[in-house]
Amino acid sequence: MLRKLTAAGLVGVAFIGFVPSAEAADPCENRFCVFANMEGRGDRAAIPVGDDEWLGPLGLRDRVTSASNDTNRRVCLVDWRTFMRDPRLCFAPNSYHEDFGRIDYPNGGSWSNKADEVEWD
Ligand SMILES: [Ca+2]
Ligand SMILES: [Ca+2]
Repeated sequence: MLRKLTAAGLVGVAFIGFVPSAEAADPCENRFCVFANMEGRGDRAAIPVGDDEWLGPLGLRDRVTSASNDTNRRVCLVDWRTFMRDPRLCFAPNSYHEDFGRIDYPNGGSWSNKADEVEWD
């Protein structure tokens, strides 16, 4: 739904209640934002386009529960697993998900509190 909105409309309308509206500037504008809690709440990291980041140094490894991709690039969250395929949760340009607890993880459970790294396509 977000991809049909202009950038201005997206901040003014679609993110009400998702990103704190009291902030003068939206730190997630033109960034991929990951959040510790549902609906864009809790600890946050705002990652610039093309910047692959480990979530550990950002204090968010195995903690991310929602995310918003306010960019024109596809971006993925990766859960690294030793000697197994690394599951990926990818976001289309200008998309978000408010609760990873509702996204099934391969072989059971959900994507909440799983991701270890951000990788841009
Ligand atoms: Ca979490
Ligand atoms: Ca993990």
